[in-house]
Amino acid sequence: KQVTVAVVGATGAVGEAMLKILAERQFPIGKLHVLASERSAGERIEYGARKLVVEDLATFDPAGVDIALFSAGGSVSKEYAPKFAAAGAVVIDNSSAFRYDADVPLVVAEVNPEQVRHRPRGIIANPNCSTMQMLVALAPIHRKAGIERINVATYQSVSGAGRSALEELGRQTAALLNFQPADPQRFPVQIAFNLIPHIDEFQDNGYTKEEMKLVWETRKILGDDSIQVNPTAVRVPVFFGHSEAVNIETREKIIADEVRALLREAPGVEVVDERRPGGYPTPVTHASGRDPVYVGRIRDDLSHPRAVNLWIVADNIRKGAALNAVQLAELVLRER
Ligand code: A2P
Ligand code: 11C
Repeated sequence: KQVTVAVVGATGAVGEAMLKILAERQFPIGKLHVLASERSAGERIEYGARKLVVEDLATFDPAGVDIALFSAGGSVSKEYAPKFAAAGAVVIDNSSAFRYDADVPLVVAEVNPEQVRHRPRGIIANPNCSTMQMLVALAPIHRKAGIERINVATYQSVSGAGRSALEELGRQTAALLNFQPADPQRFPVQIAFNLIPHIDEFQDNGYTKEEMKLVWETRKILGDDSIQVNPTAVRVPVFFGHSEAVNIETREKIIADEVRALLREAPGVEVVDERRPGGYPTPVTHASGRDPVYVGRIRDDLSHPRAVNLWIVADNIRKGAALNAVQLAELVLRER
């Protein structure tokens, strides 16, 4: 059966990937609405061989939409997602607007797929990209050995901050190589040839919201409020692909060789772990434009009897956002 799908934020970095992935996976679309702000209404964008006209979200009537994929920011989701749900659509929301609400499931397709069914408000939340890739890799280890504590430092590409951030890294790189000033606009300081230990807003506890998402979302998705997470989130001058240096402390002892074997069988994971130059995943050589979560550098922690180190890399726009959203839509379809 064919369904009517709406993509909200279709002109953005994630929206564009959503359209590409829906086409790649031959999602059974009857009618497809591509929506954005008034600014881009009337523009044409491609879906497979078709050209679609962008519609203005503010004046769009959601009646008849079966599935709506939202990625236009939290305030847009807060205002419009309930309207789409009230009109009968299942909303899959990529923003942080509803993630922490008890009556909205927060779902990673490989980790807690059964939870898409419990959606009293008709809204399913898509996790933040940094949590998403971390849990695809850690959930199998948690099931086997029980993770007590996660120490994580992230290395997050600029695409996580949207299309304007991609443009800023390109523009600054070109400017600096031509002896021109970087002129930061989208990021608080220069991002080209630099690192910025600040993603999303500062919280009262001194952590950034991006860091706290790793704490809150990990507990909700794994259904275990006792897991301790110690995060540092850093923006790096990479276009696509987030990387994470992760140390896990487990209840039961599990050694690196066992973790490697477990992850070789894990859904959505690809182990790239050879002790030679280039025998590890990087955003450019492995993750960018691809679906799996790549894991390498798996090592026993020399300083702790029950701890292991991992290096986890994935395309933040695909698995971290658009791909998982489409996988959730596929789970919803299977209910019909
Ligand atoms: P638009 O192109 O009309 O601004 P990104 O995260 O890559 O910056 O993309 C953000 C997406 O969210 C874009 O598709 C953008 O559309 C859309 N968007 C932003 N604000 C609104 C709004 N008020 N109503 C509808 N769509 C919006
Ligand atoms: C980033 N993780 O890399 C952010 C982007 O909560 O969905 C996604 C923000 C979110 O900047």
